[in-house]
Amino acid sequence: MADTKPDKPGFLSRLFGRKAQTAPESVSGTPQAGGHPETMPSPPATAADDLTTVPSTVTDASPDTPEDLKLPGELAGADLQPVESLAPEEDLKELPPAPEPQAQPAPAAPAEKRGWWQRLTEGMRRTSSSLSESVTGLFTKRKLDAATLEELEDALVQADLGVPAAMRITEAIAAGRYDKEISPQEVKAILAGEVEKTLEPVAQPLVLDRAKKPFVILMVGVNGAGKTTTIGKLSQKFRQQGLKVMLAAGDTFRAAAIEQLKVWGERVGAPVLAREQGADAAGLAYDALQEAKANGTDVLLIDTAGRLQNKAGLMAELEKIVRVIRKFDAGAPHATLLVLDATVGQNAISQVELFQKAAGVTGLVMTKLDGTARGGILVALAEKFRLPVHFIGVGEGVEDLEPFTARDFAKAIAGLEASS
Ligand SMILES: Nc1nc2c(ncn2[C@@H]2O[C@H](COP(=O)(O)OP(=O)(O)O)[C@@H](O)[C@H]2O)c(=O)[nH]1
Ligand SMILES: [Mg+2]
Repeated sequence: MADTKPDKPGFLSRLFGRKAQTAPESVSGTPQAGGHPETMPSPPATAADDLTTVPSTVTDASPDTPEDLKLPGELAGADLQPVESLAPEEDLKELPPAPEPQAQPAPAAPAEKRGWWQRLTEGMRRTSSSLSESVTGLFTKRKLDAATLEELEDALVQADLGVPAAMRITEAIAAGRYDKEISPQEVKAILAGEVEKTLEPVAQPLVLDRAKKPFVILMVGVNGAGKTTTIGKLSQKFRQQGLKVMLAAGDTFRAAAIEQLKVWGERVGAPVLAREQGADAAGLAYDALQEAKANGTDVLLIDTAGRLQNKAGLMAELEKIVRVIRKFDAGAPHATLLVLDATVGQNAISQVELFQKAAGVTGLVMTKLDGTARGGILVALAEKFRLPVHFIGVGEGVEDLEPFTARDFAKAIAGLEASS
């Protein structure tokens, strides 16, 4: 019989970051024993109408599937290919070397899609294994002393968690245990607990206010951070909730960027408003808003050029886009998401500062946690800016973006199992 887990949130809850809640009455009576996520219907359009409550008709896709292996029903059958080949060379120069082929299983090979936890931990492996190695090396059959603690602090700083967090974690580990033996596992548990505490306040859902029609999302970030890819991944999620999505190709600097967005638009079934290369991005954004309003679009995602934060002119243009959007709708953009590439490490801090000034960032999306040992940067950012972190990306596939949850991330970074 189906072993229901009524306390586990469904995908919609996970998408919008709601806490686990008691499942509605109808769950136990829903005849879905043996049901597969793949066969579950998409949630009705009403699911997105009210993002503060889960409609009773929307239940876990498959309660008998362990949470860590579960594929959200909405993503069943989604098999979008990455579009990296469309990214121009110059955008990729800051990217890390491609991961070794054996580090990732061939995406098409497994019959069952990997669950999010598996993708998260695999993606985070570089960060977690380097931390794990340090912890194991430092704490195996050794008493806790000043030298060990100092080395641990160094390891945490090296994983980009930042000095304040590294100090706090080290202090938590030292508390009451000085001169005693502590196992690597205990250290990892304390590490995960402290990281979770820091991240909990920033792990916030991206809430779409359905009263805003269209709900305007402006995507900003440096070249190659993953803006266009994230727009594609997000659009897919919105479309699968029955939302009408429109995209605006505001990166008018490069023809390839416009094409790349068009490809995503076609794949997810969202019209793309695009102009020729070199067109005025602010004007295009304005027209997109007008059109989106006229045709009843629910969510308008505006792509922008990868404005390098040290180029004042480009930043000024971003400010202009925001100004022009506000002329049309004083409350827009309703979300300005800064996409950060985790592989840049500490550089992400200056990116947040500058984009916040130019565009008033409301939330963060961190990509490429799979390509780096510097995943700890998210902890440093949370500590410093306290900006909401809505989503994280751990791969190029459309399913490799999920709402950010503090506990999962903390456990993944510490190299702990998913249980509890
Ligand atoms: N490994 C990995 N690659 C990603 C992720 N997000 C985006 N990318 C890749 O990063 C490259 C640049 O992404 P793109 O969306 O074009 O960046 P943009 O210049 O900010 O629009 C592309 O090859 C993407 O496939 C991620 O989470 N993990
Ligand atoms: Mg782009």
